[in-house]
Amino acid sequence: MTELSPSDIAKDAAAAAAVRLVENGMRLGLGTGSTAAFMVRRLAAFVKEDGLQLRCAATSKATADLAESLGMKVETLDDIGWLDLTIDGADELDPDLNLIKGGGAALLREKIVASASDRMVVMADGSKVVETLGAFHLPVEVIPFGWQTTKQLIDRMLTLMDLDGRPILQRKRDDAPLLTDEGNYILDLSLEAIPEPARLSAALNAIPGVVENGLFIGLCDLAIIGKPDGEVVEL
Ligand code: ABF
Repeated sequence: MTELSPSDIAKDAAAAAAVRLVENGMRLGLGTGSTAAFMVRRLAAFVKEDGLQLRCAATSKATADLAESLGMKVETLDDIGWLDLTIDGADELDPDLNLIKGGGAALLREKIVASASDRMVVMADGSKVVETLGAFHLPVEVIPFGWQTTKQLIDRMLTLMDLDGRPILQRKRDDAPLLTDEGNYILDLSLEAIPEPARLSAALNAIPGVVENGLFIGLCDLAIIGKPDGEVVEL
């Protein structure tokens, strides 16, 4: 078995603590990203060893594929209807538990799943905790039709809000636009600081062509922060 890096030890510690919140019979939302992958692996082992009965919906195709490869059954959110708990990663979190998510381009399904949950728990390593959101680029999911116009509208709105951070289209290695699981594009905003995340989120989502943005405001109930020594703290 390969040795884990300090950052992976922190992620796995947060994942292990999050999995301890899972109870038999729960309806669960499974997050996306490398920390969520640690959680899915631990959850699959837990299900296997303890015979836990769970109903799970995934926030991305990648997570669904991983869970299924480990023997877990994954259903659609509509099949399950509502979730007791969603466990996901994040790119940044502030002291009010507002988040930037979507670096892995799964923000739309992640936000739908988190919004359809009684409780959302975020796992992260300490490097993700910031005083003010925005050092990490903010992903905005837009529909492909007229995306350049949508980009201009976002640009104009940022200027009106006195924010820097021109939108840049996320591309794949072959230079084609990156497609989300929903077939949309992602525009990244490099804002450096987001003083009013709720206001920015509402302004972005009011632009035609914007499907959703990576600001998760008031959705996270608990953050579990893993440390490189394997300890965790809760925020
Ligand atoms: C998902 O995965 C995303 O919302 C976030 O972009 C990312 C975090 O990834 P990792 O756990 O790999 O740092 O949760």
